[in-house]
Amino acid sequence: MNYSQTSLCLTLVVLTLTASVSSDVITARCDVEVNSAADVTDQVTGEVFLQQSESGGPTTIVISLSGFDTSDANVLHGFHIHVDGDLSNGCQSTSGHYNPFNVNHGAPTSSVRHVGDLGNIEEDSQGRVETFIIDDVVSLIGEYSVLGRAIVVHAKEDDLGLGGDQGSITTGNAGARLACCVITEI
Ligand SMILES: [Cu+2]
Ligand SMILES: [Zn+2]
Repeated sequence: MNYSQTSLCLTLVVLTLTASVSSDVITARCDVEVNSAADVTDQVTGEVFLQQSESGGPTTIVISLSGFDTSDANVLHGFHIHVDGDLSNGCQSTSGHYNPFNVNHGAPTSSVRHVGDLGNIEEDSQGRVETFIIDDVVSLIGEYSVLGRAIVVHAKEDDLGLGGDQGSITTGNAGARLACCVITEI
């Protein structure tokens, strides 16, 4: 195993250990598949695991993807939770960013953001992403749970709401939908 695979495994072990000592922990997975409704050169597939130990607490999101096209200039890729866990028309049927409070799009660290705004992920020289996010807004518990919603990986960099146009404050101008999945409790 290389370094990133080792660190991912360690993260998964930590998640599993956390799950075994806390009774109300919720874990979910999302099996990422290529957008069947768009003509994309990036053939992105993989897994995303999500885990939250308590209501109001952070959610850990472990991302393991491959198949990004390393021959294009797009290294950063917008990564969001969209409203609908509906892949009947590929990633096109997942609606927009999950935004239950009807505010503008932003960075994950911004006080103004969609619940689904998780910023960007960065592909490596092999076209892979092995990383994790710890987010204080995304939840697997309660009224604003993201269970049953979709994760979408985009072709371009999310400008995090700083682009100065209408697209920036709605989608981050992250471009086409490369791949997606439905967040499913396990
Ligand atoms: Cu998106
Ligand atoms: Zn957004």
